[in-house]
Amino acid sequence: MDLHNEAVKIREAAAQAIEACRTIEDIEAARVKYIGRKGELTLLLRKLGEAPPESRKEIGRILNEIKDEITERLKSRRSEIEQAHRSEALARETIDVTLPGRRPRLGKLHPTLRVLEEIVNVFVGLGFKAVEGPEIETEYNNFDALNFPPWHPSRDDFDSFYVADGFVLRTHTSPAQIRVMKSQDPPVRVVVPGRCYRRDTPDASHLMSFFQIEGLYVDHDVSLADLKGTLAIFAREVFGPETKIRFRPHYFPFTEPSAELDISCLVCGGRGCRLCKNSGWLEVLGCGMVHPNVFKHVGYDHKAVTGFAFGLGVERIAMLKYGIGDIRTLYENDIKMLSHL
Ligand code: 2NL
Repeated sequence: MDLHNEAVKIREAAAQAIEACRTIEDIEAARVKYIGRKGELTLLLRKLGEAPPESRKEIGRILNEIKDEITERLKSRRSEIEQAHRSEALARETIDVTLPGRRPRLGKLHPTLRVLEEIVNVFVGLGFKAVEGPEIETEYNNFDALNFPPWHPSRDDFDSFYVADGFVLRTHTSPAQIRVMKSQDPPVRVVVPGRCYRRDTPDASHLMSFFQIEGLYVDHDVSLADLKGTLAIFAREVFGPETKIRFRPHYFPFTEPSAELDISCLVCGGRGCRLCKNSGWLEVLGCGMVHPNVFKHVGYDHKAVTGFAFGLGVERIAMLKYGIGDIRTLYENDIKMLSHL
């Protein structure tokens, strides 16, 4: 078979093979097969010397034309494939900007913290300063300075967590106020939120850890009227403008006189219902006039200054406000606590 015939066959075969290419790798393989260093057409070109001299020039011209043609076909098929890849990628990566977005799940404050901040802010608005203290306290700051007698039952190992000799996990935030009074002269007007610990067996209204907010106001001539007025504002701000209040006599070692503050029932408004056990009232906090012995312990002149103090359980108030019947629900780590408000 002469070179010319072979070249024409290679030309047809290459044209078909290139047309059949689907990938850039196919194109490269076809290039190697036909016009590569050992390609079919390259080998023919090398044989040109064997052709009769009179037709060598003509055949050479034809072979080179065919090589140019194959090169051109490879090039145009390659750009077809590249273009196809590009359109495919464009179609695949198209973003439908009209699709509705996915809303991120926004967290909310836990009810306990929400109520804590709300209450602290009410007192900050009345001129109280928010301060904090350590959770591990001296037995002295937690009990002695607050006029607890040595035999008081809450000092018992079975009622408080002792962490070392003379140190206890605070059972209330009062010791933080003791620290404030020891560190500065009156006037003192502070509100102290924080975690407290008592050795209780968990039930619907008790946990061994809970949050408390206490407030303390000490100055010349602070009276029971100041206590009543301040707590009346607190009750209206936190429970609503229609809320009625009453004070019931009580006993605390660290205040004298002492009282508990009740608010009119949030559910029935005072007519009587299941929540208020038909009394019409809900107990919200304890309060009183600071006991002179407390002033003596912190080095204040108990004849010159007076003060009022109060303490409330944050979870208890959150339960009342949000109708939560069991304090343990607040600590079950259920996501509903962060999304239902
Ligand atoms: C309650 C009662 C109360 C206080 C806390 C207090 C603090 C100092 C001096 C005097 Cl430094 N009193 N705090 C006073 C009365 C009641 O808490 O049942 N809380 C849940």
